[in-house]
Amino acid sequence: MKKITVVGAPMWLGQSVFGTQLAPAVIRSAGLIQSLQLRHTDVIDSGDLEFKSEENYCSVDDIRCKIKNLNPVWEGVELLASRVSEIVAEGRFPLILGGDHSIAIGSLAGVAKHYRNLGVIWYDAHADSNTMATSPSGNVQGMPLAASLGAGQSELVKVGGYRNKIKAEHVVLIGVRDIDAGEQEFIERNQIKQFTSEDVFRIGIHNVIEEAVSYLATQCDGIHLSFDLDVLDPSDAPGVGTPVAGGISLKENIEAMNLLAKHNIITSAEFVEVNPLVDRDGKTVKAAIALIEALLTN
Ligand code: 4U7
Ligand code: MN
Ligand code: MN
Ligand code: MN
Repeated sequence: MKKITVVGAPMWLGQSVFGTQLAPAVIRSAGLIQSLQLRHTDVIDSGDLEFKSEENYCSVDDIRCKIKNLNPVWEGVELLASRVSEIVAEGRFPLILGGDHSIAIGSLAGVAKHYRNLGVIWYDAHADSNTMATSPSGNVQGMPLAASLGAGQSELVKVGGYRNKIKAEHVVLIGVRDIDAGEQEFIERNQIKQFTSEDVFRIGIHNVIEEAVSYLATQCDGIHLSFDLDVLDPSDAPGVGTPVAGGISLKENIEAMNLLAKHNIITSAEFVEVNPLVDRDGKTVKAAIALIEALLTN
């Protein structure tokens, strides 16, 4: 049994496709909280954080405008960091519902304060390791891993009042298949462990998870799961802003979540990038719920 606090982070300004801010409400209305309450006796829904919704409120000649919506994204992730830190301090498991993936900057800032060596499983088609210097888009959704490792724009790096939330040797990427040149260089320089979607097809999801767990378990005192729904094949998760063909099936991902649950090593989690406005038949919303249920089953 876990004591779970659900918090919604309705952010969309970390990218350009309107709609990810609606995901927490839609995921709740599809029954997430009731389903968690069937599995755990102590589930609190702490509602959604209030984020600003104006795009780009900084002057165009401001250097920081190179990063899209830097100010509102930064303010939002600071708010999330504080809330998540409180939840962990209360001895509860934070389940964070995004929002685009920029919110991971806040989640990690809030969680990592409470651990000496926080591990991270970054489940994503992308590596999210861009900085302002390497980003092809200017979207913060493509920068959260780099920022949490201490690289990039100082506002994003210093969220929560401290730098370097995690160490590169405590990160595992799973399902990656669309990495920018600058990101590839960053991953190699920092020797970040990665299992591409090809690796998953080659050795199987079961082995990937077992390897990731044994890589992290001995070194880390907690593990945060950052799950971007675009890791799934678009046929199973069409409702994401940046779909990439050749992804991992929902069935295999559920198996992965079941395995993580069995090892009982995940201490916080976020599910991000669901966009109900581009979803089909609620497929992606339902996939997110099924994955959360599998992860949070005893
Ligand atoms: B997501 C991209 F250029 N790398 O930085 C970028 F391909 O959180 C995509 O994983 C980032 O969905 C995708 O904009 C970010 C692009
Ligand atoms: Mn991502
Ligand atoms: Mn992604
Ligand atoms: Mn995406």
